[in-house]
Amino acid sequence: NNHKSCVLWLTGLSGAGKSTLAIEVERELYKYGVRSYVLDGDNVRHGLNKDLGFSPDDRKENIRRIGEVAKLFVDSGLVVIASFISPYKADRDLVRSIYPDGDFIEVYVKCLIDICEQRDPKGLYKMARAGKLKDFTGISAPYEEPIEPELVINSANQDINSSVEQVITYLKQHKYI
Ligand code: GGZ
Repeated sequence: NNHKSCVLWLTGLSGAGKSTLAIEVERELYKYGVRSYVLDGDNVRHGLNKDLGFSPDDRKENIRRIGEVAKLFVDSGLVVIASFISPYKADRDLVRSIYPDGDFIEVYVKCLIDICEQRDPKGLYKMARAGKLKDFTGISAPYEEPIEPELVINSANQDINSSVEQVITYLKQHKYI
């Protein structure tokens, strides 16, 4: 289909709703005949990046490799949806810098940590609070908010359909699809 390939880079806390949004945006793009691919912890941290943990250096390398892989997929014509906490601004900016202008779309999936912690689908916040999980983002490791993201999705204040709609509207308005 007639689209401009790009990477939608979803950043935000654990439990903010990045993965759900990624999957639902992929589903919606499919309806438009746009081929996309979701990169997330499940398909990257168990394979390509299984040598990496959650120290600042490991996260930096995690994000760098993902940025490079996503770029290959973008070159192949896909819309890539990358769903990673990517807590460090410098790491996200480094990824942005390897893309031509406009190909990197930073999407801040914004959600108060209290709400992420209430959701706690995997019990990770609980473990982090108990000191059983070190370097946990938002508890014992930082999350640096994006300063000028292309899009902010307030996932706690609206339903998933509205969030998907917000992303699709952005892509239409900027002539990606
Ligand atoms: C943050 C962690 C940690 C620590 C395991 N800190 O909500 P999840 O479970 O399913 O997604 C989180 C995922 C984060 O991996 P990323 O590759 O996105 O992180 S980063 O971009 O910062 O490199 C979480 C789980 O892994 N997880 N330990 N200490 N999240």
